[in-house]
Amino acid sequence: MTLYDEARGVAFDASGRRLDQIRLSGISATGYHGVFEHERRDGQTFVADVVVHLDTRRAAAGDDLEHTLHYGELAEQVAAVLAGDPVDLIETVAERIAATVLAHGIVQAVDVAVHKPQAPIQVPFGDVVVAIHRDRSKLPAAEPYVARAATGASSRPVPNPTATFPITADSPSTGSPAVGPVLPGPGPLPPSGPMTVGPAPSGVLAGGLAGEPAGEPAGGPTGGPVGGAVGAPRGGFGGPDVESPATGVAAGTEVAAWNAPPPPAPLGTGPDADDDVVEGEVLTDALDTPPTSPVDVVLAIGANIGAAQDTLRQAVSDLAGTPGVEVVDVSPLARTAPVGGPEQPDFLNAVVLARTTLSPRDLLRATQAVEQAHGRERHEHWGPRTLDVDIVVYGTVLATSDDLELPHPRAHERAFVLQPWAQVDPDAFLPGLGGGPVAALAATAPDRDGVRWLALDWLTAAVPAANPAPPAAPDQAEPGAVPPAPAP
Ligand code: PH2
Ligand code: MG
Ligand code: MG
Repeated sequence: MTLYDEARGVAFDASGRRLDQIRLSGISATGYHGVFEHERRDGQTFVADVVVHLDTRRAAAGDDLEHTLHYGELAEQVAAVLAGDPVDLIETVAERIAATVLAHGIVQAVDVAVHKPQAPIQVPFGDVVVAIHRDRSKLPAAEPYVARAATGASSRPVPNPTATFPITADSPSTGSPAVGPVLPGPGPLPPSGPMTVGPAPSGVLAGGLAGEPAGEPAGGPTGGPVGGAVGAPRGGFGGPDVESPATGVAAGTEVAAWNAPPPPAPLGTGPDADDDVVEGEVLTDALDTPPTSPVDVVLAIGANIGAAQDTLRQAVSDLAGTPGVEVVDVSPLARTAPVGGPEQPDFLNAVVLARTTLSPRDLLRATQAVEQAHGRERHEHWGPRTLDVDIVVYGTVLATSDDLELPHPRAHERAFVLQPWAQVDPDAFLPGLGGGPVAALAATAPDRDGVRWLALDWLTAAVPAANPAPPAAPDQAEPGAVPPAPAP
């Protein structure tokens, strides 16, 4: 969660550090928004001001545009929303701009003001403005703008039809309330032009590039110090996981402070809190650094194809058998309605508490190996799978890189993870943006009603198949099947 001091228009990251800003004001375009027919017909001038809250240190340190937001592209995207699909309300226009800006993974929060200086108001007036602030915990109630394919499909010209940028395929179910106008689906996007913006939406941005000074002890309740390294870019990733928040587009690498972040500074003390950049610090790839002492991790496992319960049991024992991974506890098994993706069978989900001496990336490889061992093929985004093993948290590490995001960017809003987790660790706390007490998050997660039951003894007893197989011959029927129990 970012903190926001509204009076001063200043936002703070999850570690209480004041965020930097890119401000763009007076972006204007002719748009066709409004409730009156003449507004839709004739159009008028709309003006937007945007303040982007982000951490610009990494871009500055490397003098590298890759690690910030290109203000020229930003301006074009904002203008494209102003000139884009007509809606009734400037509230909707503002929301759409906010969603569009937050679709860049590097952005932590955004302020948007939309002005309509020629609004049909029948008394003398200077301007009318809708101003909003959105971040990753108060998500925009609209989808990001997606440029139509350059087929002339758009009813109005957009300033730069090649200024496309990715939208997550999963965005309809990422938890942003679907109260906003539903923009046309992305459809076939035109090939990326030079103005195409790289980073795709990614949930959580780390608590700052610079971490604690190297060697300073970590104070996290769940994670030990991990070599004292701090985040840095990592080059040469393989293809992104189909489930990664990026949809085939490399997201920017943002790696957070390794160690437990300091508690958020109270508002008002924040402005100086970002002066803690360690001079001359060596940037190394923290995600590849093994911890100096074992780190508590939480893994989520799920399956909805085949003998899901057997697969999950096997996955637990595979994880337990992985060198450098010690399984500490396993949650009850939940039967859950699928969230997102195509129509598919219910899942069985559970959470594994473990302790590891592996680096985050080695742990990721280990989880992928377990998936592979169960014939996991990566086809469809959020589609059915024989086995999914996700790293939910690695100690208190906050990190965003092309191949791994910590905590898992959607964990805070997934009851199929949060409920089993809260069962096995009632006091668990999810760090990072959108985080909080797991039990509380579980109680309010949008898919909470989809958690159908929890089986306590699933490692030893059979539970009814989440995905009932065709009727088996009597001698093959699963013994000891238990009836569904209500979710607590
Ligand atoms: N995993 C997904 C997408 N949707 N829904 C449920 N209920 N359980 C899952 O594990 C799950 C899902 C992508 O990994
Ligand atoms: Mg996964
Ligand atoms: Mg998953």
